[in-house]
Amino acid sequence: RLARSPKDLLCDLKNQAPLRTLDGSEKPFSSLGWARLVPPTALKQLYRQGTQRGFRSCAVVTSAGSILHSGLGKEIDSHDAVLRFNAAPTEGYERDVGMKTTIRIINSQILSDPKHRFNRSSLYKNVTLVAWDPAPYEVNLDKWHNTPDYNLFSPYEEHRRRHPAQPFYVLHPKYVWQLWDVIQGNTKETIQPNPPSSGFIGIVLMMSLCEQVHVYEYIPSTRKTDLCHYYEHYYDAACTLGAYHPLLYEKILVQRINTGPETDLKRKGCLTLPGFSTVNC
Ligand code: NCC
Repeated sequence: RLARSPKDLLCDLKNQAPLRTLDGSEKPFSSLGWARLVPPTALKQLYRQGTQRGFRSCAVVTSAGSILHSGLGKEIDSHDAVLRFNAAPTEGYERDVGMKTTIRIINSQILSDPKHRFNRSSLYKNVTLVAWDPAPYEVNLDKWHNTPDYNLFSPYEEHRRRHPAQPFYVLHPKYVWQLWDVIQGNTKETIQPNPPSSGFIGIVLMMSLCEQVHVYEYIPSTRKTDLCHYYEHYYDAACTLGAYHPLLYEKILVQRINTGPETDLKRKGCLTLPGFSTVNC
C-alpha cells in the first residue's frame, strides 16, 4: 500500500470520526428521557454561538510526569482554551501546567469510583465535562447501558439534574471506536482492540473545536521520566508507552501530523496540530 501523507491522515480523522456525543435520540436513551437530559447545545456548537467562532488556539495538557519543572504554565494559559484529563489538578502546579481549564475529559472511573469525589471536588466544577466509557467494539447501546465498564450513567443523570447549566456530555462509543479504526487503518502492526487513551480522544476532540492545537507532553520532551503523573508519586513506564490503551501507536500517528518544529518537541514536549476547519479534504 502507498505511504499515506500527513494530509491523508488528517482527512481520515476529520471524515471517518466526526465528533459525536449521546443526544438521547437512540434506544435505550430515548426511552430514558435523555433527549431532555443532555445539554440543549451540541458540543460542536457550544463555542460557536453568537459572535464566537470556535477557538483559535488550544492547549491539550497531558498528565505525564515529564511536565514537572517545565515552566510551561504561562504558555499553556495563553491559549484560548485548555483541555485537561481525569483528576489532573492545576492547584499547586500552576508554574508547570497553568491554571486555566476549559474542558475536562473524564473516563467512567472518575464518575463511579468514590475516591474521586466527583460530586464534590472542585476539579469538575466551572468547566465543560466530557465523559466516556469503553464499550465493546460491536457497540450495542442496550448492552452497554446495562453493563458499562464502570457505571457512568446514574452519576451522569444525577449530575445533569443538579447542575443543568453546566455543559456535560457523554461521548458516543461509536466515536471512540471510529478513532481506533483510524489508528489501526494507518498502522502496519495489528493493535489490541482496546479503545484509545483519553489523551488521544482529547487531542482529536480539540482538533474539531480549534483552529490550532498545541499538545503538551504527549510525546515526551527531554524531561522524559517514568513518573506516571505530575501529581502523584507513582512510577510506571507503561503510563507513557501504554499497556491497555494502544498508546504507542496513537503517539506515532499523532507525531506524523505534527507541524511544529523539532525543538518544540524536545524542549517543551509540544506538538502543533492543525484544526479540522483549516484542512480541505
Ligand atoms: O493516566 P491518565 O489516563 O489520566 O492520563 C491522561 C492522558 O495523558 C496521557 N499520558 C498520561 C501519563 C503519561 N505518563 N503519559 C501520557 O501520555 C495519556 O494520553 C492519557 O490518556 C485515561 O486515558 O483515561 C487514563 O486514565 C487513568 C485513570 O483511570 C485516571 O487517571 C483516573 O484515575 C488510567 N489508569 C488506570 O486505570 C490505573 C490510565 O490507564 C489511562
